[in-house]
Amino acid sequence: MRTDIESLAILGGEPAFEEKLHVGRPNIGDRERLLERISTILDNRWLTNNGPFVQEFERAIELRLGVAHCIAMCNATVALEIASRALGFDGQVIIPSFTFVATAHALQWQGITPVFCDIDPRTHTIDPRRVEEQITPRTTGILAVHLWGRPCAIGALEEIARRRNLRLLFDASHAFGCSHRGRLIGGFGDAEVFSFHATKFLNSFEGGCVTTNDKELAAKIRLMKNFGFAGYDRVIYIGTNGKMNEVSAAMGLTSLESMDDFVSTNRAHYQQYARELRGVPGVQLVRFDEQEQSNYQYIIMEIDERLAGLSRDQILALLHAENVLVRRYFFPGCHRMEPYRSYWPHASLLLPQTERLSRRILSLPTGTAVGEKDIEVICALIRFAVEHGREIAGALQSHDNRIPVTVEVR
Ligand code: T4K
Repeated sequence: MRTDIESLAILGGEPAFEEKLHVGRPNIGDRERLLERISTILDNRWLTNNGPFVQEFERAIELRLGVAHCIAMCNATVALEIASRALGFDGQVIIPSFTFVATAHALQWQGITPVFCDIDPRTHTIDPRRVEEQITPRTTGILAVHLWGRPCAIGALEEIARRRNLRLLFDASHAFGCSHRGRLIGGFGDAEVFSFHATKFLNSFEGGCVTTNDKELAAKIRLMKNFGFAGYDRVIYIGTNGKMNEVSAAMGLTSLESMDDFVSTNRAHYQQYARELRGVPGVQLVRFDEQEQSNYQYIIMEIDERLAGLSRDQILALLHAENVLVRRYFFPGCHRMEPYRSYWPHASLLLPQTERLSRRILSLPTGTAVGEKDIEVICALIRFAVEHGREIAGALQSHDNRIPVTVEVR
């Protein structure tokens, strides 16, 4: 526990944690089960190309999410690219700027223009009213993101897509195991894409999938992720290599078996953060709807500098010095990253909520690698920092320029 500001690591004290505490430390399920499966893979001598574990993983996801088709892929970025192409996205597609850059890149990579749309500050997801304003004769679709696993305004987006004859794809990278009005994410819009990256709640080392209830679309996506092969020597479509390998599927299946444990750990962490940060001026935790199912994988804190006495980046620098490697997901917004910032240097004028929010958020460590005691210490540090905000800000200013302009976290 800190008692005076000089004991803070950023002002010369010892870091609160000896080892770095990361956001995005992977959840590891039953190690023995995983190793058994890997051993079977080696015995099978079937390492990739629609092997038995990939097929089992796909069926397990379909069952778990109650969706007709799951097509496993090597990662969510490629899954987004393939789903976009299979849906016939072309010209312009409307997306939020407040997302991981892969959402935008998946379109731009194929010559489709991402049109950045502002978010609703209450939900952090794309604002359907702003979507409507961005539609032009060149618009072919909407790619919305269930950010932090919180479903976007699905009903309103489906209504717009229907009325304006647009295809609707959801980037559900964060939303495995999350529900909307009691129904699990996976079967909304034309298709949804999940990520099983190591940092995700449910991981397959690297991996992703597309889920859909549309049989024809599923068949097309299956072809596309395997070079367009419809059988030996028979290519009937343009395709790429989006296949998931067997070791990833083995990890995915093993993770699925521990999914309920991951959720309860994450939920307990989220509740602890909420409890221990309650009443800290200028600090607000993004809340999950307790009526819905959530995976609680992203613990997001919003900081109001005027009330906290410290800026988001000052709090980040202070925590990094203590070896708490909080992240600024998703700063500064895709529109401020290349190539988009060069294409549309004035995009920020249309994105006031994205601009504002991306300067206020911090993502906190959670998952099975983080313990109750760790969270207690992190919250005590945040509380102490805010209680002594102005004093610390003053000390930082006079203590040489310790706040880095860009923050390197590795
Ligand atoms: N759409 C959305 C909305 C997404 O958030 C993402 C991915 C995608 C699409 C694309 O999905 P994939 O194509 O990746 O399946 C990380 C992840 O690489 C990325 O998957 C994720 N979103 C994003 C939010 O986070 P970085 O650039 O922040 O990764 P990095 O290397 O800084 O790692 C994050 C933290 O995790 C580090 O502090 C260390 C820790 N870590 C990471 C790995 C890989 C570990 O402790 N162990 C590990 O094995 O993007």
